[in-house]
Amino acid sequence: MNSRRDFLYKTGLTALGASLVSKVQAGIPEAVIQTEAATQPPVMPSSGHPYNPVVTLNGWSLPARIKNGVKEFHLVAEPVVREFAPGMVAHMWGYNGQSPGPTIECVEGDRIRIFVTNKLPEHTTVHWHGVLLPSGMDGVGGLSQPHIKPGQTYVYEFTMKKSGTFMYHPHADEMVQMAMGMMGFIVVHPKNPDFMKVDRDYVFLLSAYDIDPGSYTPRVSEMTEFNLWTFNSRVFPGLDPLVAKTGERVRIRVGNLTMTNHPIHLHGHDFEVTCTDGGWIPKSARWPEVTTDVAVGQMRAVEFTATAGDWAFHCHKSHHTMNAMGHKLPTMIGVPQRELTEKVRKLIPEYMNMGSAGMADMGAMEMPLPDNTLPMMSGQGPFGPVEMGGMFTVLKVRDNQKKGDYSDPGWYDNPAGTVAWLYEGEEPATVRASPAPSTDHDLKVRKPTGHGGH
Ligand SMILES: [Cu+2]
Repeated sequence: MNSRRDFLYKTGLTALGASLVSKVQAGIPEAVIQTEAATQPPVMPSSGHPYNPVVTLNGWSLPARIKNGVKEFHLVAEPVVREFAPGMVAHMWGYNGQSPGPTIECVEGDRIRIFVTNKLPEHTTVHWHGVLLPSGMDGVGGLSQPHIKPGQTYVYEFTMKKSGTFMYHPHADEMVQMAMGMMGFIVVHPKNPDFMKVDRDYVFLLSAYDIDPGSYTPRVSEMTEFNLWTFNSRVFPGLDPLVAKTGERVRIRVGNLTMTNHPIHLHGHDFEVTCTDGGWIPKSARWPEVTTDVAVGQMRAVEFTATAGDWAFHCHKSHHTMNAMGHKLPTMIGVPQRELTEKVRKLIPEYMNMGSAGMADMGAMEMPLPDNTLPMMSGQGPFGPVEMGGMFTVLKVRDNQKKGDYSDPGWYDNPAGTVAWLYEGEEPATVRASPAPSTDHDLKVRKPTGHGGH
């Protein structure tokens, strides 16, 4: 459990003198900044209505302060540096030190006031995707409000009418600002803590970027050809595992702010979609799935009962579980490349031929990479290279994981006799199916002659 005090301590804000804090308390709440890309423990509500907080995968929740019964938050739109995985950082725009921005958590019925300070070089706004609110609070620049100019702070204030899962993002120079990483999650907990109760509640956003190997800033004019497919602006093997105890009820809320759909797939379990950004789905309207497609601008929350093991959890588009290197490689399966490689190496010493027999070798290769990029497929598992990247992580379920413990339990210790094994006996002779009996008959073609029959 992490109290607000612990949180402030962790982020180094106790350095603020008491007098400064009290002065700040009078006006805008202090803007809490997060500098780490690791998953932060849930922020337990220190005051107000009780709720079971969410855990943002490789992210964090923004602490609130309560002033005269209103829950106040301070978002700062600003340039940030985000580590996608060890070995690669991106220069992005985000909120409060990170992209995506912090998760905003509150309770159904809460009056909330969000101060938004713009420290970007251009104007912005914040749209509260899915939240039912007055038209003038909807954050569409030019339509519902003037743009927030650099250096200005705007205040949004509304009442959270219903519980559920929503998102926030700019509605100003949207293509650029979202391509630069500006987005975040909003979770409104039910007023009744027993409604839709789960033991663990994970959230993250799907986002995509185009960052050339060796460069740092996303190409903001890209519309379709993205090369980094992320869970919360993080890619495998930089993503933390999702952790649970055997038998626990787990919810994962996934919001899609990329420009394409993502079929999100979980191994070893079946789940039900229990919530969309439009609200909770009644029990009678749910069906079992192992993959749910999260379309552009949608949120899907899935729920399941955790089964012990290490289970892959990923986007089912296979090029979305790859990192930047190698997206534009020609297919070389079956092509002998040795002579060609020798010739090219005379010109480009670091040239590598890839994939005469497929690309699986890429997972094990230690090849020199350009600065600031990641291997196309990487990560080491207990049995060898995992050969993944991008939108891939592992759900780790353990019998002895403690309630509320989100630390990585290491690799699963499979019970004896439950791991696929190598067959070392004799190979049987190949038996070919006998060919279909040939019948010597004429092929008669009847040409259509009209529509007389119907
Ligand atoms: Cu995908």
